[in-house]
Amino acid sequence: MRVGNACAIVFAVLVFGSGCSNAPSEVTIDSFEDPLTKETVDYGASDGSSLKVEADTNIKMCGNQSLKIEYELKPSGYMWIARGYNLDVKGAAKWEVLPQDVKWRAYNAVSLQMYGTNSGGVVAFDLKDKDGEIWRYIIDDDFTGWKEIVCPLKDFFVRKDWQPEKAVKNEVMDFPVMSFQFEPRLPGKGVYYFDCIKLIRAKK
Ligand SMILES: [Ca+2]
Repeated sequence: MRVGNACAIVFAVLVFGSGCSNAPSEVTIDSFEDPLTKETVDYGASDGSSLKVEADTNIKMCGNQSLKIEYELKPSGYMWIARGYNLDVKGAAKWEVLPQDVKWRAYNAVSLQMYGTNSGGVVAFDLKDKDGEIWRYIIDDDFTGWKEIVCPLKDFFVRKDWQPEKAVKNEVMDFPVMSFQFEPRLPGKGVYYFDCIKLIRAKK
């Protein structure tokens, strides 16, 4: 074997080892254990729609509390509830791990717990990447109570309805992801709870 080949193999083992074997099988991004207020959650709604965000200590899945969202959405209105980094609300940077410390390529899905109400509505779950581009996954509220929702990264699509002005819109999910957000999409009133936002290795 030539020295060059041997080096290539050693290099490959090192890269593979650091990318996969040494990364934990899952990593918790956020389980909403802080006080949840206007200072720690970046949220809001368009005129006429309303939103109440708080911690709930009764209905929860990870730790002592979950993120509770109580909303009233008008037709053609919008709202958002976000946590992470580079948001307008700087105190929302309260993940359990820093974005740059996560080996994003070692995982293929985001898992989250959602408390559904079988409303027939949909909730958009967005990831904002390193350069501000927003990726969307749609969750159907077709169940009651807690359910683990597995969102494969390959099934996120670039939002076409809106992107931040300064986003680098290259249609590549550039790591690290810096924030996530929820957006209830069904007009009317509703309540949702979310908990246990994790990166996982889902079975293909
Ligand atoms: Ca929690």
